[in-house]
Amino acid sequence: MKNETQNNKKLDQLEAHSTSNENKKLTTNQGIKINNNQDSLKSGERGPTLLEDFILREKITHFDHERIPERIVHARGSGAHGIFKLNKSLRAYTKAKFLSEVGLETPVFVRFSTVAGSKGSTDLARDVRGFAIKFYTEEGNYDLVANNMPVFFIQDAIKFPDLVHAVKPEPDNEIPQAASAHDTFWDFISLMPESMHMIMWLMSDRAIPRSLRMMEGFGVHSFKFINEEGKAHFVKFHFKPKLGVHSVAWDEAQRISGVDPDFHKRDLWEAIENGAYPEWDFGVQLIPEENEHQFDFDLLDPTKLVPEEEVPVEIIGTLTLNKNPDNFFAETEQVAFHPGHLVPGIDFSNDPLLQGRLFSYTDTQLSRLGSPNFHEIPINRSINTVHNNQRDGHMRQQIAKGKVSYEPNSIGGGCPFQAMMSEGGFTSHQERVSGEKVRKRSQSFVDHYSQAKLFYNSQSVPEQTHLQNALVFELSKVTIPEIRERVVGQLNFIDNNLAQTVAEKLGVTVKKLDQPNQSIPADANIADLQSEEKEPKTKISQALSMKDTVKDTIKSRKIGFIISNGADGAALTDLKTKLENKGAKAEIIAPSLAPVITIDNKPLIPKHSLTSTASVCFDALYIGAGEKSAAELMAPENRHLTLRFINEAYKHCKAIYFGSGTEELYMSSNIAMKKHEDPAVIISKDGGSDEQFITAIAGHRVWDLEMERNM
Ligand code: HDE
Repeated sequence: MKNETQNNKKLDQLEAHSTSNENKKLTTNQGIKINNNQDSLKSGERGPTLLEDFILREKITHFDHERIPERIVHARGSGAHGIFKLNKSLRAYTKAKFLSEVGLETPVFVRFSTVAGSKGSTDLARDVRGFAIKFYTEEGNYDLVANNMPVFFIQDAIKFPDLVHAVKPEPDNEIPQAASAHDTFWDFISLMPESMHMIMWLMSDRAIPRSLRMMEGFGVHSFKFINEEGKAHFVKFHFKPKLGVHSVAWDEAQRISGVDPDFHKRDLWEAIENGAYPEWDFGVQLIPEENEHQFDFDLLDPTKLVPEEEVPVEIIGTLTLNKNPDNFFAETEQVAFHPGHLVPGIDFSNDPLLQGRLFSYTDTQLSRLGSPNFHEIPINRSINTVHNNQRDGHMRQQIAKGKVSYEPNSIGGGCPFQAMMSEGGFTSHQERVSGEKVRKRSQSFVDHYSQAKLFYNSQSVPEQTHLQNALVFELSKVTIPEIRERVVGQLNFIDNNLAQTVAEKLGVTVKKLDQPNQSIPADANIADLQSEEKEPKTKISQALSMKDTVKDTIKSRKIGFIISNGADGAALTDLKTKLENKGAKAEIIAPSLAPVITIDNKPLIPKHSLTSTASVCFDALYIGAGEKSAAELMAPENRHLTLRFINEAYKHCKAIYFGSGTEELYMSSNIAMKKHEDPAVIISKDGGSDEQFITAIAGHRVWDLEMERNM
């Protein structure tokens, strides 16, 4: 085990459940050594198989039952182990120990996911990403079941099945997979004004991250911190990636889905294997309970965020992922999260979406994992020992000794005892609650557009353009014109220019909507969902744009070196060393996988051939120096493939570096037509340097030049 994973009590616990087949004999599940695993038991060499072949029966039976139901949402996931280290105590706000003792390291398991697609779908679907964290604290498991977007589609849990049914493949033909671009989703959205803020996020580039390591995480709901004195603060949770928040282009995302549907999974796995451990700052927004009503929205409304300009995010610790799972099924698939897994010092708010989630997560594990004993699956076990009178059920692992399985008891000496608060016993926050029993939405939730405006107005011009294009793409797949029109009508409540731009490309007109359009019976006892025409208090929030994200590191970026025989090996090695010293990875791409012989006669082994990968799998390209190499890349059999690499990378706004002697390649590419300054096209002959290339890679993409690059 690597150093970074030592002193991790959860990994030690898992180790006790791990097995290795090294130097072992093959056995049945009953431990009987197997002599022949090639042939079943037959009556004569060519005769029928015998029922008594218990070895065959056991093997096939087990195989027949190897699958469990995939998650109804968030089916496709990638997991990793890590550590949360507290750098700043929150003792004044919460009695949770893992948030109080500075320097304390808490083991975690994190599972990232897409939402709509099946387990076998693609990573680069336009979608929300799950960001679920299980903190194995000394006081028991705490789960923060978060997303990479800070708001949600709906305000009340009762709408969740409708939302999910609408976005999942349509029930008659099971089309489309892992996509929201279809009639039923947009039909639902067009009738749900409360979704419009989330739709802005979903149509933004946040929905197509470059990497799981380059996305933010948000707890979404307001939760509560409770301190030793019983005082409550509302809290919003944030994870900010140290590498910055970066995305790919939509055209690129679609191509990645074909070239490498496991792009995010592989990226996370490789980064951890290479020791480039993903890291996030963990931060909180704290709001004293008495300030609950100081905002121009309701803190309990999950379609609203708290602008960082109004309540700054305090960074309190670091989340680091430093170990890949040993077994995908045992860990990533069987891990069971639940927003109701709390430790003392953290509590729920009355957010009606959160309240519904508290029921759903245990319930779903029962059908997914098949038993109320899912907490005994190694990945789900608390590192604090479990003692209670719950017994039996399918697949029980623990052997509870003694006669007593009830409380109070005298036979068992009264054990296990209830814990006093001073001993860490959990008590719910004593909030005063009273009210009539009503099926009703609070009037304070009836503002559906102001934060959608805030988000849209906070985007840079390229980000707004991407968002418009995403809407056009999605709505172009909608076959029912009335739905398109209704969505455009909703957009018009956010920004007239946005609505007009989208409408024009869809060939519809912007009509004023009589919203809401929710088929609500006239006598339904709910608040009028007509949203007020309201301007947000905060007009622009820098934190909502990715424009000014971290752009000073190339750590873990993947650079493709396109070369052929005759490449300048010295220049190549020099650049490779510089890049790798800064934490990037350089991989050689050549016409074939045969060794490339450099100008100084040294063999280099390519990792990829021009046909086995594509530019979309790399952050930047270096077209290796050397006239002979360039000439080979321009030979009829390679020319088209080489130029496709260059032109695509250019179109996707990436850094491209032309080594000396590659002028003809440059002139044959689309870049030769550029008529503007472009800091991310570096040409050695014109004095371009390795350092310029490194700066351009760190900048991620020249989104500002996208229009020029695609002219
Ligand atoms: Fe979930 N959600 N959700 N959700 N959710 C599930 O639980 C549900 C919501 C989130 O990697 C399910 O174990 C309801 C918001 C993540 O295993 C299920 C409602 C947020 C994951 C479920 C919501 C999330 C889930 C499916 C509305 C962001 C993946 C499998 C009331 C804060 C966890 C499972 C993992 C998974 C229900 C809304 C995040 C069915 C009813 C809001 C990251 O229980």
